[in-house]
Amino acid sequence: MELSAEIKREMYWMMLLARRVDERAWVLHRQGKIAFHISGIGHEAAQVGAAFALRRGYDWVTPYYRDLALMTALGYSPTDFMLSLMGKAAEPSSGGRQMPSHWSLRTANAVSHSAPVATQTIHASGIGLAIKLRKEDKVVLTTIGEGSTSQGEWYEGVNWAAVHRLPVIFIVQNNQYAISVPPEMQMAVPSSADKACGLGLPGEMVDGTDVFAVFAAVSKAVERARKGEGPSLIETRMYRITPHSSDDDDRTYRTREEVEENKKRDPLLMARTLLEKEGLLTIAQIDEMEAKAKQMVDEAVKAAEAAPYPAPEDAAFPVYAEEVRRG
Ligand SMILES: Cc1ncc(C[n+]2csc(CCOP(=O)(O)OP(=O)(O)O)c2C)c(N)n1
Ligand SMILES: [Mg+2]
Repeated sequence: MELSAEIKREMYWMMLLARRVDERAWVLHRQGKIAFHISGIGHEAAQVGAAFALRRGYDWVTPYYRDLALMTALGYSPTDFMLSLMGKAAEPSSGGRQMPSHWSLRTANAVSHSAPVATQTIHASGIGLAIKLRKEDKVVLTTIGEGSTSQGEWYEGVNWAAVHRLPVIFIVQNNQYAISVPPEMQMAVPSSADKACGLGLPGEMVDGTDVFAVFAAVSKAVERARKGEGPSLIETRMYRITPHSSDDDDRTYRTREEVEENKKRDPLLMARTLLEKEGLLTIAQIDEMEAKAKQMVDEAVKAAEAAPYPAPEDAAFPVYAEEVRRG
């Protein structure tokens, strides 16, 4: 599908907004205002490219913790994220009772994952089976890190979807590390996409720093899934620019030179360069977007700081079933 200039700018805006929200989270952590942050910096192109290939709010998504840009593109606002970082009651994923970045958003059919990595793969295939049984034309997009594709649940979930030709798109965000462990120490193939041939579904590797390349690859997989032709596996390759989380000191296992070298392929920079070259983005437009993002982030922090914590008696309520949570 050919993208209009407006949609391309919208994609850039989503990447930029997610980046500025993410950067503020690091600042809040260093100020001692929040306890934990797990960052999506470097992952924005893969996530926004994937989100735009969906019918957002119609299709289903089972994301993982690094998906701030994906969730932003699905409608999870900067205020929602700040509320979640501060554990406040109005936060949509869990009413402030789950760790931050354990997303769910009912308006986006995005379902919360558990802390054990790869369990969301099973949820995705389960939802895929429900879609097939109901004869709907929806698809499920699920995301994961490359390290977590060594986990049993991942194989089980992908295998099930392949056997039953379920409408699932499995995205692997290969950021070169699973905390401190590089891919070659946890898989014997060069790419998670290579695992597809043993499971019986198409596998493809795509440049995860190129938002438009990811969009094209995921769109193709979505089309296949919607037509009933089954699941696809796509590895998007990028680099985790930040430490694993705010609790990690990455100086113990990688050099500063390596990180700096990889920043040259910062997806935000790549998208900006491309759009400027195509004449689709001017300096004035970028300045306007930056000012808008700053204002949104400032307001989000203020709103979250002023918001109340959940009531103690809410602790036992479910995180997704709205009628039970509220009722
Ligand atoms: C089953 C399980 N084992 C270990 C962990 C601890 N853990 C959390 S994130 C993570 C690394 C995952 O790396 P990867 O899948 O590459 O994703 P990334 O964080 O790089 O995006 C680990 C080992 C966990 N949450 N669940
Ligand atoms: Mg990883």
